[in-house]
Amino acid sequence: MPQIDPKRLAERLVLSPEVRAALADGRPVTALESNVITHGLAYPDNVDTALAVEAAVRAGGAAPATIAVENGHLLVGLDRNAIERFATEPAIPKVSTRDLPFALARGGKGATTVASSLAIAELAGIAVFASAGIGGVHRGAAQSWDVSADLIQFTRSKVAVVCAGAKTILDLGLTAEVLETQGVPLVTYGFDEVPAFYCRGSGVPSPQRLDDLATIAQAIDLHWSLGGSGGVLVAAPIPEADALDGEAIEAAIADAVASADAEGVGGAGLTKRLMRAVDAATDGRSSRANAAVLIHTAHLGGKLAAAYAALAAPHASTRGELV
Ligand code: PSU
Ligand code: MN
Repeated sequence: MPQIDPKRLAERLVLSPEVRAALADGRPVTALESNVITHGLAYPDNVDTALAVEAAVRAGGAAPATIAVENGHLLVGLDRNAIERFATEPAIPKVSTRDLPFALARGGKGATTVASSLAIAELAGIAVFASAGIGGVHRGAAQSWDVSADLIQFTRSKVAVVCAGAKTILDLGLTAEVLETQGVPLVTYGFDEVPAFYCRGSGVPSPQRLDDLATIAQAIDLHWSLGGSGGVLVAAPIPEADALDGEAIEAAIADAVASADAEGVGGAGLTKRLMRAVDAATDGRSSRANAAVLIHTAHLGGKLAAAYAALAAPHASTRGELV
């Protein structure tokens, strides 16, 4: 195995001043993905939402670190101009973990998914990440084998992931099964079911419910102290006022899945295709719910990072030697 040269990696990592100062002082930081800006929401909602998400992280008590790739660098923390650049430039490629080395070597921009953002957050020494809807097992995966690399990355990166469950377009029961098989610790915050992104409940019972963030932070730290690999998933539902009704949206999702299947759309573009189709079928209601749940989850992500940093000697204090 080649040795990792910390200097060479440090040259690639570009931390925003806010993130650098917070990490240096041991203050809480919450990492965020950028693919939702480039592929998840349309302009100008993507800019407004990305800025509102960062504000929500700050209101929760942490520094936001939106992650992206640009010109051979791993950006950790985007300023307003950078968010605008990513939100407006057309055809920025989606970069999951398999794509990361090529995106860096090639140069140019790349929008990181949950999976690749986690890998980069870990390198930077960030313990908490937030995104509304994680990837998961696609409907029809028994034939397509389409399982998001997000799920595999949870077994690799020691970063806690705050979310509102997996995207509703996925097979949420199978997603829970894969998480169980992979031994990914999953806790729901104040809710008895695994949440369903822009809907409240999935009908899948939560394997573990806790109602206070201090205990969740302690459990995350214990997972790592005990030598546990990978992350911990912390899932909380979208607020009731913003939630879509599961039954009402089911027909739109089923139609979207059927038409993508009929046209042979699969692979990395499938998630975006399904999300856009559901949005068109709901007159934009699903995008508005997506934005609302992103902001809600980011606020919780900020609060969890603060609760984690408040632990006596969090495991993450030994991280980040590279930067
Ligand atoms: N499309 C969206 N919103 C998103 C994503 C795609 O409308 O957030 C991204 C997220 O970054 C997530 C990824 O990590 O999709 C999962 O894609 P896949 O199923 O191809 O792994
Ligand atoms: Mn896939």
